[in-house]
Amino acid sequence: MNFKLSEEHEMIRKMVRDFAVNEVEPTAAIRDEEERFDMDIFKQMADLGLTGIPWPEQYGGIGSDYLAYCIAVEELSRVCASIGVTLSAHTSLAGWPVYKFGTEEQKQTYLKPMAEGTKMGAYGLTEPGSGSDAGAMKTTARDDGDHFVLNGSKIFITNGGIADIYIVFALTDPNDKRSSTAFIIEKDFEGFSVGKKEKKLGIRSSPTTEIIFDECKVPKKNMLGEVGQGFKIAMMTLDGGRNGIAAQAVGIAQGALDAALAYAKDRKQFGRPIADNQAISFKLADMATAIEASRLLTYQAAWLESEGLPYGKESAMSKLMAGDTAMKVTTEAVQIFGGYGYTKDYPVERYMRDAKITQIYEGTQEIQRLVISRMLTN
Ligand code: COS
Repeated sequence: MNFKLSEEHEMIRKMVRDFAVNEVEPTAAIRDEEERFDMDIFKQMADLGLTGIPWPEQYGGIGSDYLAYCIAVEELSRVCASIGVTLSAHTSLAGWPVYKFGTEEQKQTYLKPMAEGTKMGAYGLTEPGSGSDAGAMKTTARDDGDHFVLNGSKIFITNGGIADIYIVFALTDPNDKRSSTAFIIEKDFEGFSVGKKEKKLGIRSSPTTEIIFDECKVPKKNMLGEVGQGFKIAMMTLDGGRNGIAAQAVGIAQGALDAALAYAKDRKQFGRPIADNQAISFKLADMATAIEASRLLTYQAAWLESEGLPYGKESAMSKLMAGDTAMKVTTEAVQIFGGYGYTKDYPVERYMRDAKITQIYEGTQEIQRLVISRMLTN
């Protein structure tokens, strides 16, 4: 066993950290306040190769692995969880299914521009009546000669409205949930539109929208995988996606700890830094320990995937652990800052708001427990 990161991983961490601190952090608070996504940041990420970290060079990527990708999501989320999830949804949820299930033509047409960052990707599974019960989807895809015609809507779409390519799931037989099929949708397809943009507690500079299919014409060559394979593609995609969210949660928690640590060493009460009080220093110790455990689980799941080994259970575990850690650590960080932590003069209230979603999206913590327990008992 070797816990030391490779030179390549260290190099990617340093590059992303420099970029995050210099280009992302300075505007993180104002973008959060204004609920504004900045496409220039995504373009800069593309220039650095971050939009295609795990994909081979022939598909526009940099030919690295899932661990390097998780490190990038972690470092971005350490300063701005919104930019972290932009990359996570783009890579794990949109790029991955095309890489795994796409034809060569689909990879060239869709994965390559996504990897190069000239196009952004998104994923649509959730519907108003189908959240944790992902199999209860109602969106339909009617066979119409050389096209499918999609009708329905998907909600809570990360990168909604800013993405060019959407991986979505629909039933080819409305009465048979086993007919769920995956499709690659371009934003300009007839009958596709972007609906309501959500106003959210956290990750406010990452747009979350509804997407609507109204007699949306999708060429047959845009079906991803086989008819009826959609649910499995959706579930397998989430297996890796969850690890991206774990990386985001680790980054949020680390950002909050860094801020709390600096503050606790600087802030004096009763004539000494508050970090000299055991009540504070033990909090810091617990925060650092939980983050380290979460990071190890996250890196392990990413390593397993990179090695081609099973990783679904470990990925669910990493999100469960890291999501709870992010919530706990950010709440403690606000506590350490006291009244100042409750204001927007410091970043910890943003970290706390951003952390909450990591316990909800890409499967709630309750769904992670369901996935893990089924794998233990089956
Ligand atoms: N990989 C491959 N196949 C999988 C799979 C996975 N991770 N998970 C399930 N499947 C397969 C099963 O093997 C089963 O196949 P067969 O019918 O051939 O036996 C099929 O899919 C149905 O599986 P299952 O019976 O477990 O489905 P359930 O309806 O019980 O749902 C959960 C399973 C709850 C795990 C699923 O609905 C889920 O993950 N829900 C959360 C959705 C989510 O994360 N949403 C967030 C969206 S992104 S913001």
